[in-house]
Amino acid sequence: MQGQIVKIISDLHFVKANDTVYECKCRGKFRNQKIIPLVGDEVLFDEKEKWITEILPRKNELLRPPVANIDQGFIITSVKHPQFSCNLLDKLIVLMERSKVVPILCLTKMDLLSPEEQKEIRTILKYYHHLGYTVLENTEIDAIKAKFKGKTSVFTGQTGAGKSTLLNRLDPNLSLKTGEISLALGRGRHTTRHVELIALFGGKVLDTPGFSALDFSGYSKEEIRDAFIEFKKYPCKYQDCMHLKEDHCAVKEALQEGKILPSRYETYQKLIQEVEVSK
Ligand SMILES: Nc1nc2c(ncn2[C@@H]2O[C@H](COP(=O)(O)OP(=O)(O)OP(=O)(O)O)[C@@H](O)[C@H]2O)c(=O)[nH]1
Ligand SMILES: [Mg+2]
Ligand SMILES: [Zn+2]
Repeated sequence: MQGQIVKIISDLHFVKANDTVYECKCRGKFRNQKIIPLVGDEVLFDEKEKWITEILPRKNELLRPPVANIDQGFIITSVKHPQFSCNLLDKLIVLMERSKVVPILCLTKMDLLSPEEQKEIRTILKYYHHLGYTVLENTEIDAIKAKFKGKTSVFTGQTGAGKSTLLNRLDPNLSLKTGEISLALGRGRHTTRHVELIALFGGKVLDTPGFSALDFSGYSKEEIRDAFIEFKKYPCKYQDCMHLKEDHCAVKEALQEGKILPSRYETYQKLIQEVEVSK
């Protein structure tokens, strides 16, 4: 039988097929082959023995959060509690771009800011909008719902950013557990503990736990560079320019001229350093 993994809790894999969920275990053979089943995986399984026998080829995968076969990723970005961070936003975009997952930027907690602060954040986000990314706020319920149809979406972002809250707002029947942010951060705890795939508005969505650290050590420098999509707009003298120490670099010129958001370039430099240190 073929089905899709909708949740994994330790060695129990919840596989959904024809609206029934089967609690399956995995054969040792995957472990030996170093293939770890992910939520979102299409699998073949033996419904009597409750064994997963095969993981079908993946369209793509993300490692943080660990999910497979994803079309788009809602980057749930809180503007306060936890604090807004361009650096974190850029890192999440890099993760998505590398895995060919379409990023959708979604701001939360704008209600906690003064009108001036709101304006400041919206101005920053205009830059991302001009790059071609969809930018939404968690109050734009209809626009968010419209994005779901026919797509598998993952919700990702810091603990306490409001991922589960937004999903509950989209469909109150979900009743996902949400957390008090001060408590969550104080105890270093995540309210959502497991990745879970849910059918919603003609599509599928994955709620995921927040994270405390992101790891880019497995990336090549070129992968990081190519994830900053605006760099491609500026033709450099050297075709394989890394836009760091090279002379006559069109990207660095664009930065000087204010055409590239400085915080984007700073994140880029930091990520390259991270990768170099890990090599
Ligand atoms: N003021 C305000 N509070 C919000 C908003 N969205 C979420 N919250 C609050 O933020 C807290 C954390 O929300 P959650 O939905 O649990 O956050 P999460 O991203 O799912 O967190 P994890 O599951 O731990 O990764 C809750 O107390 C929510 O009520 C918002 O737009 N405005
Ligand atoms: Mg949650
Ligand atoms: Zn360059």
